[in-house]
Amino acid sequence: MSFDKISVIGLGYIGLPTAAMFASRKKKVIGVDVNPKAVDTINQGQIHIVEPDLDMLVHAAVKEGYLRASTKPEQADAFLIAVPTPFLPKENKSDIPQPDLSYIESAAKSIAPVIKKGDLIILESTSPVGATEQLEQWLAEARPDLTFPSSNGESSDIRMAHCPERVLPGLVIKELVENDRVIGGLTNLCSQKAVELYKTFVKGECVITNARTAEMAKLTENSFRDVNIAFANELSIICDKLDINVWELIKLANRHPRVNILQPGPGVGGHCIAVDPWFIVSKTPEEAQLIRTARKVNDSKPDWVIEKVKQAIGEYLLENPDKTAKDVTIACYGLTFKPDIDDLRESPALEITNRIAKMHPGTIFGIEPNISQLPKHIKNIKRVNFEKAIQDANIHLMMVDHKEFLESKLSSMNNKFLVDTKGIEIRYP
Ligand code: SAJ
Repeated sequence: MSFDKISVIGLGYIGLPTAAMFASRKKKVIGVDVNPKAVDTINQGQIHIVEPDLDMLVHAAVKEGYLRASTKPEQADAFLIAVPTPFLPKENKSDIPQPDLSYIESAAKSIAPVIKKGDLIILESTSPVGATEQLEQWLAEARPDLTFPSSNGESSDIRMAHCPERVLPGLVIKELVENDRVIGGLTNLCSQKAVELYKTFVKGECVITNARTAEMAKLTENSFRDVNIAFANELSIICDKLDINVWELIKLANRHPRVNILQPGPGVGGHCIAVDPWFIVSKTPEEAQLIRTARKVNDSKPDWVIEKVKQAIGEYLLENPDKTAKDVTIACYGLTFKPDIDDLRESPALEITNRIAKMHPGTIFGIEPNISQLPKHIKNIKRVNFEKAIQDANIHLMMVDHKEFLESKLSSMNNKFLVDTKGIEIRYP
């Protein structure tokens, strides 16, 4: 079977680059999204998200007629589902966030009328274990005239697999091509078909497993990172208490050939690492003790940072008895969730800045070189450049190690009132 026409459902940070990659290999791609504005933008050869090199790829794909977007699914030979899997609204009873599969369910219902015998359906969205089988069940209910892998094995009409995306924001185009791919088919033939599809553009190895293991592999990768960052964050709090520089300590410990500690920071942000571990905890709450604790350690780091800022304000006022809190200007360096990107989603730096702006009566400077305009709901933060902040602020709060800050000789700051969550001075002397 060859895949003459490919449909990508969900044209966000993963779906759009994936659709553009297939189109760049001269496959006919129909991208589907519920957002008509995104669909219009793409059909004009433009993009609605920020990712290096994606604009050129989409522009060329649309211009040459290989990529087209629509709000309605149509027939294709392969369907890739790349819709969000957020949390359900929180119930009072449980402190464990539960995954919301409603976007996958809607995607299933929207493609059900157009799928046909021989089609391949791939779930790319990061999902709790069992989600691919759940998707299969929704499709089977909607299309009793077709047979599916779990009940009909290799002779089924429809092939299905879970192939999680694992690309790093900012490097999506490169990593889509170069990373190895985990291919979890509901049967072996399903996996083989999925490998055939991905080999259209993937240069990395496509490694075959089953759907449940593929689902768990993705969650495991992000939980591994979360647990390791939690270790670093906990170390930073311990070291602060013991008057030890945590970044020097980590540098020293990492000289051991079998130790590789990650870096502490103001907390863990983004839409993946702070989310995915909960998909494991919600399935196995009794067993996933370490993973749950790591989430709590990382989620509570902003509270600790705010306490350090309060302490710094107190010390400043003690040294400057003629001043009141209203006279104290706090500069918050970096608002995005990690360095050198423009993404504010689930950013601990932004959360901390907002919380400080609410509690502190003086001026708050926000220094963010990667964003031209802050979202409207962010109030009481004065945008200034790095030089002005260094010169005019009384308390300096470093939260994101953007290259602009590293190049700017941060060590020229008045160290006494610097709250440095990224160890800029010692990591980048
Ligand atoms: N962070 C630290 N210390 C570190 C490393 C990161 O505090 O030493 C923080 C960052 O500042 C950020 C958060 O962790 O707030 C997450 O950043 P990240 O760069 O670790 O990861 P993401 O969320 O941008 O992308 C991750 C990647 N997963 C892994 O590296 C295992 C990516 O490959 C996944 O595709 C992506 O999640 C996803 O979509 O799931």
